[in-house]
Formats: sequence, structure tokens, C-alpha cells
Amino acid sequence: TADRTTWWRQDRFGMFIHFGAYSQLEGEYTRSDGTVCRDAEWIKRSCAIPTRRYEDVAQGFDPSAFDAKAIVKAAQDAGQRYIVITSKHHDGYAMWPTRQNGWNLRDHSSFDRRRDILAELKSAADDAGIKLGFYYSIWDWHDPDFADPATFPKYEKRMYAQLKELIDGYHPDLLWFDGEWDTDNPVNRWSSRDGERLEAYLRGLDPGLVINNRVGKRRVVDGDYGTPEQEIPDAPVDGQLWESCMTLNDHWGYARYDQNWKSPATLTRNLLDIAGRGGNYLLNVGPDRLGRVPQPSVDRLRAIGSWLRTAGQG
Ligand code: FUL
Repeated sequence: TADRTTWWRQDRFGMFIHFGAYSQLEGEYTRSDGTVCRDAEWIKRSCAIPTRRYEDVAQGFDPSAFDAKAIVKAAQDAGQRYIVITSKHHDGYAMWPTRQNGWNLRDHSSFDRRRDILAELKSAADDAGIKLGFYYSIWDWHDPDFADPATFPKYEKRMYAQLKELIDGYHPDLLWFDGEWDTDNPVNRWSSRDGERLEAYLRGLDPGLVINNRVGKRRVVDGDYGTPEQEIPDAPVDGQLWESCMTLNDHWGYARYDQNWKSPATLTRNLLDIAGRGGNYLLNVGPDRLGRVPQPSVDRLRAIGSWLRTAGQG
């Protein structure tokens, strides 16, 4: 662990990016009766959007203003030294041209077919000397084989294949798993053993990968580090490395109506608090339907960075 996590422990402060088919709705779904239901990356579930309707939404997804260089620059302005972007969230939509299904940004969108945002981000990050990681949800609302215990092994095979695509095609420095908790189907529960098997497989493909503990059941022995969410723990558990992930407002994915932004003072205090307790800070942005990081987010990132630079000089 010590060797492969060296950069991660030194980098301390990273940018989380939640971006996917849900971003197309910008947090608001209008039902057929005209009422509006709101949420962000969970919107398909929490607003019970029928799969057909959700697929129609994704068909219109065209993040033509996604600008990898601008995103990397915003991270650097904040003093963030690594980036973790959602390659696939719970809705199962892949943000790269996966060969395992057609439910992805290349084959199911209105986006320029020549573009690949994960490749763009990787090359911009490499140019800037910034590490890049991929968030990947084990839980999948779209793949029909996920929910049925009889077919779950088929899903798992595709999941392994997708992760191999990501590792071979984009050489990520880190994998950030999620969606390992008990799902609606009790027979399908992701177990510690499932996690250990997956982790061993990934390390076989790339021994240098840093992996979070949600690859298993969030035990101290799962992956390389713990993942407290929206909170700052008092003390590390059993010497485990940890990273607090937090939102800038109240949602991970873009939500047009959510203007409850944290102040630069709060954000800077969180960073210092976390660093003082030996943790990492993964601070999230949610690009809009066109792929643009919201201005209030950019402003806050810049404010944190300028505070850090002033403090560094003083
Ligand atoms: C949670 C997910 O359910 C949220 O949507 C988000 O991705 C957060 C970082 O992890 O468990």
C-alpha cells in the first residue's frame, strides 16, 4: 500500500466530478401530469422515471461544451492535484464508448461521435501532471442482468470487462467504487468475497492502482482507503487512510435549482480540518447538460486556491 498510495497521500486535495446522462435533466423531471420532480444523479430512481423515458433523455445528451483543459485548470487553480470522474454511475450509463453494451455516451446520445471525454480528460490531466481516477458504480439500474440472481454472473462478467476497458484504454491512476451496499435484491448482495475477487483481478491488471474501500464492504482491509461522505471523521480507523468526499452545494450531479453553495471560508476550513487530521479532501463539481462547470463552483475553487497561495507565501 505504502508505495502505490504515495502520490495520493501527498496530493491531499482532489476534484470529484459527477457527470452523466442525468446531467441532461439538470435536476428537474417533468412528469406527464405536468408536475415537476427534483433530484440530481439519483433522479431516475427518486422520481421513478420509466426506463424508456430516461433513455429518451439520454438520447438528447450533447455535452458539446465539455472542456477538459478548462476543468483541469479549474482544479489546478484550486490547488487540487488529482481528479476523479464518474465513468458510470448507478444509472449504468457509461461515459466512454464501452464495447459491452450500447448504453453509453458514444452510442446513445447526440454527442459528436468522434469525441471521448474520458480520453480528453486523461490527456489534459497528463499534460498538467494531474492524476486521474474513475468512479465506477457496482450497482446498475439499467443492465437487466443485474437484478436477477440467475443472471447476475453475466452482469458481473460485463462489469469486469468494462473495468478492463477502462484500465487498458485510459490507464487511470485510481478507481473509486460505489454502489456496493445491499441492493433491492437480497440474493444479489455484493459480498466481501466479491470485493476481494474484484480487487485481486484489478491489481493483476495494474498493480499501481489506488482503489477505495467501496470495492468491498468498506472494511479497513478493503481497498486502500476509507471513504467518509459529507463528513469529517474525528480520527482515522485503525490507521486506515481516508478521504472525505463532499459537495459544494447539496447535490453531486448538476441541479439547476440548488444554489445552496458553501462559502469559501467553510470550504477552506474543511480542507485544513481534514488535512490536519491526516485525510484527503475530494471536493465535487457537477457539470451542466453541456458539460460546463457551474460558475459558482469555479469561483469557489478559485477562492480556495488563492487562500492557499496567500497562506503559502505568508
Ligand atoms: C453515494 C452515491 O449514491 C451518490 O450518488 C454519490 O455518488 C456519492 C459520492 O456516493 O453513495
